[in-house]
Amino acid sequence: MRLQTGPGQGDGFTMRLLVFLGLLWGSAAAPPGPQWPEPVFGRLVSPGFPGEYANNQEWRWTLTAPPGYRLRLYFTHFHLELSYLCEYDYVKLSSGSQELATLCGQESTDTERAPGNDTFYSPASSLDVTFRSDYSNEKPFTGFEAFYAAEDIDECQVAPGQAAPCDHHCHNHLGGFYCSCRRGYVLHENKRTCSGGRRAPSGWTPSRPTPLAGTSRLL
Ligand SMILES: [Ca+2]
Ligand SMILES: [Ca+2]
Repeated sequence: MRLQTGPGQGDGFTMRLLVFLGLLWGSAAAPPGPQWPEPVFGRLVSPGFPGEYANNQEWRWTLTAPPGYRLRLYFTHFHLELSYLCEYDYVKLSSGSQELATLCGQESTDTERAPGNDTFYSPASSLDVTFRSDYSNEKPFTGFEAFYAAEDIDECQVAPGQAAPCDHHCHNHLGGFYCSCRRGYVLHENKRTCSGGRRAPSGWTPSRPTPLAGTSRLL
């Protein structure tokens, strides 16, 4: 079909077409709103749980949280063979090359650690859980049950002696944090330090703080 347009109508038609296409493109390209990460949580159990675990087992779970989040894990059941320094059977928690804990037995001793009521946190956004059993057990052991979930890292909470992430004010949010400055100061391009100290020049209006990408650290 050929479109017939009279004098002066072509521009109007083209304009309406462009507006229509622009709306179409705009609706397709517009962000659908805040993107919340999928919840990360779950349950881990030793093979055969709640029954006894078999010999010669090696299981490994790699848990991953979204950027700016860490993993929290705790045990609701723990019953492994006890051996010196947990050499025989164990649950090992690690994050990359960093070893967080090696657990065995049922209760902690001078040389071995059992989880008890402890809650474990990954220093970054990944946590590896390894279960291993050796070739024998002197009696049945029922293994472990653990629950994990990703939780936001509160970057504004720093341990005593650690440098604060922001010069003036730190604002934590899910997946990251941002900094702001006291009245009269301006946030530096690095989004962390504040400069100035005099009254803000006339016409200057504080810009909306830009959220910083989540940075993980061991709290
Ligand atoms: Ca064993
Ligand atoms: Ca945060």
